[in-house]
Formats: sequence, C-alpha cells, structure tokens
Amino acid sequence: MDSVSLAKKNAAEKAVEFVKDGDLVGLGTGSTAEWAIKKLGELVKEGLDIQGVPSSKAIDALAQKVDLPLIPYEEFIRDELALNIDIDGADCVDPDFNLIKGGGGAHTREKRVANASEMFYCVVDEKKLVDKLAGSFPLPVEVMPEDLDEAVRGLRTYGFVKQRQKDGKLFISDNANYILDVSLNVGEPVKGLEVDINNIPGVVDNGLFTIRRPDAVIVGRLNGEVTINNG
Ligand code: A5P
Repeated sequence: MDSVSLAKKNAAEKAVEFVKDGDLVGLGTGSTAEWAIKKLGELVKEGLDIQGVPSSKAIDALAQKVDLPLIPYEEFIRDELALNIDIDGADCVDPDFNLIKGGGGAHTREKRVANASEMFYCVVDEKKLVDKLAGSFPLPVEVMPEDLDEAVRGLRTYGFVKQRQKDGKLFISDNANYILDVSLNVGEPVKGLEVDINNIPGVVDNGLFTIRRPDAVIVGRLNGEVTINNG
C-alpha cells in the first residue's frame, strides 16, 4: 500500500477507536471514510453493537457488504435522529478546522449527518492540510437541475464555475442534482460564504463546512504516525 493510502487508513482506524457500544454512527463518504467502515465491520463481527447511518448510496452498499447494521439515510432524516459520532474525510482542512468537502459529490448528505452528530471526527492524510481553503480545492456546490442557469450566474461572483462530469456524462448526485465546482477567487476568510452561497436560488448545499466544523481532525502522516488535533 502506498504511503498516502496507509495514512488515510491509519487516520480512519484511529477514529474508530472512539466508537462505543450502543452508538449511532455517521458513516462518511470517500476513500478515507471507507477504511473506517471496513474496520467497523470487523469490530461488529467481534461483537461491537452499533448502527450506522450512511452518507451516500456508495457507502450504504459498502456497509451492507461488510454486514454493518444500518439505519437508512431516509429514515435518519424522517425521524430526525441524533447520532453519537460521525467519521468522515475532507478534501482540505484549514488551521481553524474549516473544511471543503464534496469531492465525491456527497457533501449535502454528509453535512446533514455531521450536523446531527454529537462528535464529528474528520479523518485525512496530511496532504489535505492547507493554510487557506480558497484556491486549494474547487468548491463543490449541489444545484437543482431546473435552476442550473440561475445558479451558475450567481456562483460566477465567487469564481470560475465548471459543471462536474463523470465518465463523459453529467454527474448526478444521490439527490438527483448536479454538482458545480467553483474555483474560488474570493480569498480568505471564507466565513460567511457557506451561508451566502446557499442563498443563491437553485443551490441545495455547498461543500464548505465552516459552521459545523469537526470536533477533532485526525491526521495520518506519510511517515505512518497519526496525530489527533482537538478543536
Ligand atoms: C465526498 O463527497 C467527500 O466529501 C469526501 O469526504 C472527500 O472528498 C474526501 O474523500 P477522500 O477520503 O476520498 O479523499
């Protein structure tokens, strides 16, 4: 395994150590969170008693594959469930624990899950740590297809806008929406931007996590070490 993959695995498995018997666990999306889900599957086989809430269809499928007991995302929303802990990755993390997420297009559900969680552990390899969010990673913004043009016009205030594609086709989110990636030209701080962008007509949610920030960021280092940074 290469050093970045190992760093992701080490960070995710460290976060799993904070999961306790009886917990309702938010299951993040992405290649880092997947390590946590696989580890939780192993622990459940050994007797850990938890239920997971998947933040995407892809993670729902993985969790089922490793026999993790699940509460479907739709049920979590309908019943307004409170979760004990959420383990999720990020595309970049600034020194104040503000995040950009949504590289996999799952940030809307990921944010609902993080907002409902008492503890939010963000798990990353050290390459995700940045001084400034703007310019480090294009900001994913989920938009409703019928409002695409209006959303694009509104988002151009903040930077270059590109509609996401996958395998030569328009990317469609789990919520049946489009994703626009915005190369932010706004500089820092990005505080306030999360709300402002969500006020553009047609925007469902954007990948800034500046309001619900992680309680801890667990960083897998390329030398194999893991550091836990508490907020
Ligand atoms: C999914 O939409 C994202 O928010 C992911 O959590 C984020 O892109 C991190 O993914 P990796 O762990 O694969 O880098």
